[in-house]
Amino acid sequence: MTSEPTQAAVVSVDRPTDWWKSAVVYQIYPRSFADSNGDGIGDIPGITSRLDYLADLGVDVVWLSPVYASPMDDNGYDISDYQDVDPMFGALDDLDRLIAGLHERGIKIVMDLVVNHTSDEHSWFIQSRDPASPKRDWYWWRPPRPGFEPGSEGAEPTNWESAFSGSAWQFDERSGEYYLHLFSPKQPDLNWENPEVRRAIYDMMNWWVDRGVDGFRMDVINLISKHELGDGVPLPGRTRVSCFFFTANGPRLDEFLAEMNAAVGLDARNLVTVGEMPGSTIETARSATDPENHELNMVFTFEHVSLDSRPGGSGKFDLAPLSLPALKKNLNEWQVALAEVGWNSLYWDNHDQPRAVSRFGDDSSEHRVNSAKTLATVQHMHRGTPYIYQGEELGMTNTYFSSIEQYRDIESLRYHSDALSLGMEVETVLHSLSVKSRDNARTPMQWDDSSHAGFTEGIPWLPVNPNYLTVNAAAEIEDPNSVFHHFRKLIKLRHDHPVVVYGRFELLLPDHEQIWTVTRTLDDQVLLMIANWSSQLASVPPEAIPDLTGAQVLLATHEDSAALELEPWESRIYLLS
Ligand code: TEU
Ligand code: CA
Repeated sequence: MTSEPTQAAVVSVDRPTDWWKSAVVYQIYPRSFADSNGDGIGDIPGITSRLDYLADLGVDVVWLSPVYASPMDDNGYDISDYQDVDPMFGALDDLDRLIAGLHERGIKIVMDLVVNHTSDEHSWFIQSRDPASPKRDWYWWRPPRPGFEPGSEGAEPTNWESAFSGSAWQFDERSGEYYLHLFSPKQPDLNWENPEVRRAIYDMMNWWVDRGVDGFRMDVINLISKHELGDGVPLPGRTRVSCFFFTANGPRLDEFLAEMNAAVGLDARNLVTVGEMPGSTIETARSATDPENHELNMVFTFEHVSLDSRPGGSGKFDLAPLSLPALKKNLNEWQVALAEVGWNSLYWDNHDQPRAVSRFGDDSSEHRVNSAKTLATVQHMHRGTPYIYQGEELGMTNTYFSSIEQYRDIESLRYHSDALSLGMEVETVLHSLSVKSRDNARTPMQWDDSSHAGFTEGIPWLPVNPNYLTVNAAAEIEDPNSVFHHFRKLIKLRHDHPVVVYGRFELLLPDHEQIWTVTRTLDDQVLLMIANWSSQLASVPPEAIPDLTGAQVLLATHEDSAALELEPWESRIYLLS
């Protein structure tokens, strides 16, 4: 299991202080990136065969979604061995070669750290099922609700609903007790109150750092410290309450993060850390990313990706229209709050979210290219570290499955059956899934126009989006006006102009329904971004922006870049003199 790293892994890279501020991160979802052996599932040798593509794009860091040993109940976010690679993805040697190949190209690697929970097939949990085991207390075991028969309806210790529908408690015959799982029943939550658990995790993290990794993306890390395990008041018509509201951001979160940082030398070794934090607020993010606290470098907030769900509704599938002023306002609040202390992460999508261009842009053939470019421009002109999700740099779109048989994602499947059992209309449920299902992001990477988009020579585990004939990497590399080249230029701008990294951020025209415009200022340098965030013409009120006399256009979506009348999804970045 814990074989020594091969020589190759030791090619390490320089990590100056705060190097991650000027970096662009590229997320790889291994299952859907590139398949080397024709079994229809992406794997590590597949990734290694595509490293020149990443170097050409110019990214600085790869965040690798989980490749560890796993029963794959949640595509690898259910880990049964933290120190081994799942055979589906390859072997530890393959990972060593991937790390070396990235490092040779000056690209760093961030591993996904999933330590709020393990798989129920992890040896820790297998031992913990025995009430007499010293590992019993490594997970959250509780007796049934007082007065209820073990295993009977309503006997769960609290009325919490898991993130994947159904109770967050699973009954275990052997001891007559329940264990807590905020996600699937195959993802039992670790008990971070137990110092032995924390020690075991820090040891494992150190083992990965010694193997050459440059940092960690920490899965649902704000759930590791839990608030008191008690009942909440359900919404009308419901019997359970969403677990996140009750557990997230527990009282010992800052303490655990600081302890981890010291035990692994996260800051001491200039490793990069980003904490995924559903239910985080500006306040929790500020304390977690204040350098004085030595916890994390940045967090993924969920606020801006919740604006298209109904406020006070039943969750992400309860759809609501998105308003541009609300989106700008939210991003601006985070910019302002983390201007002096801490640091932002900037993302539109990832493996859990719909495709950015389908959600925030316009994925019709007329507007797809320009809206994908404009989304990227707006993202990269905010202050923080940008994250690109595989295929976003091509303007890949949602897949719009129409039947439940097409879905593979556990969240989608469980939501579908739960919603139907609550009496919801099947059309409504399928519509919500087509808009929000995680499988939208998980269709295979579109490499070229050959069969299955060049992703596999076999049958892909999830069908390729039919638009791969036009939307694919090979075609976009050839076309200097493609979304791919727009991303390349944005990344280069960041590397060439410190104002993009460090400049003070200011939002102009916060209430405008179509225009998104900001300035970035560093010493005597001012950048101005203007963007039409709509599929209609729009004009920028001249009095609302700085004087453009003598301004240089650094990057634009359209050729004629003078007028303040903007085409649909037209955007520009100016350097003012
Ligand atoms: O996601 C956590 C999370 O809260 C959501 O994004 C989740 O995917 C779901 O949409 C909630 O409605 C992380 C991982 O990114 C995700 O892939 C895992 O399924 C989850 O944790 C459990 O490990
Ligand atoms: Ca494979």
